[in-house]
Amino acid sequence: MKSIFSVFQKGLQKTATTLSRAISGIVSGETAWDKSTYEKIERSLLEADFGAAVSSRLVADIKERYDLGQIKTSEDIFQITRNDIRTFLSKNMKEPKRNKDGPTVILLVGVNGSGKTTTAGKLASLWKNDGAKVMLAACDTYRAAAVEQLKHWGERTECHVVSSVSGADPASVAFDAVQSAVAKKYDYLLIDTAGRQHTKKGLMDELAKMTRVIAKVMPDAPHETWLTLDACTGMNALSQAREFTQIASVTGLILTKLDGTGKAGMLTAIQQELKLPVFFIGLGEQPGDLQPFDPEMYSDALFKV
Ligand SMILES: Nc1nc2c(ncn2[C@@H]2O[C@H](COP(=O)(O)OP(=O)(O)O)[C@@H](O)[C@H]2O)c(=O)[nH]1
Ligand SMILES: [Mg+2]
Repeated sequence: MKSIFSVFQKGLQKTATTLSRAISGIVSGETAWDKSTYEKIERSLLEADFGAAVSSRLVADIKERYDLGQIKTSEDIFQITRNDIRTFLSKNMKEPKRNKDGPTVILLVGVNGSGKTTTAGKLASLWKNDGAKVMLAACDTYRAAAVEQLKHWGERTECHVVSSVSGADPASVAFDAVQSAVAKKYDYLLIDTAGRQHTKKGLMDELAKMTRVIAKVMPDAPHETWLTLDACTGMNALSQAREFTQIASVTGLILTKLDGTGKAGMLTAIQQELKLPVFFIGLGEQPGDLQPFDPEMYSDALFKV
């Protein structure tokens, strides 16, 4: 069986290779490090989308240790960066909420194409493999293809999918699903939603209605509202995240498609900005490529020595 670390390594390979080439290139050409060395290191970190605040803090740490005579190679830089990032990300870690008295209801929100449906399917697969009873609800009722896509994941993972006809009210599908998940004693209910509406207000109203209707069946649900963000959109993901945190009460993030980008540092930048926990990350197309986020594996995979 593949180790989980190898999934992180493979998924983050693009960014790891870019960083490793850039930073060893900079350091190997220098006899002594000076202002321009640090500027170049900072630029490489910015290019991997670690963001201005994190990048400048990392470089300050590197400079301080160089001045103290503690470091002199690119491996040393990697070691420092890896530890700093791990420490920083670990501070914002949290366990997803679990409902002890019935199904844990999770609402997945995010723009079209950010990976909601795929993530719902992969989470179902992950939890099903752990022995949990998982139900899926197809509440992106605007596109028939979206319902079909979720049904396909349902077949693949052998999880029940609650759906209705195309064009049905998403809140009524959610209502039926919560009732059924409670009655049939499911462990998890994952609710897939639509990413786009004619207006931001339309989406806001729809999500608010869905939440209201869900709470009629289970007053403390949804227990979690997770925002999926496509890592390949780089820093645009940050502005999307800001918009969504205004629309819905987002309790955590899922960063998808980290395998498709050389800018996987964006995870760190987003966490620095939003202070929301990253619960899962998407590192590829296979079900096993969605993994619980682990700061140590993430930083080890990005800065391997
Ligand atoms: N490589 C890769 N592709 C992904 C990942 N997550 C989602 N995708 C792909 O992104 C596309 C859009 O995903 P989808 O779940 O339909 O997005 P939705 O519109 O938010 O429901 C699909 O082709 C997925 O296979 C990931 O972690 N890695
Ligand atoms: Mg979808």
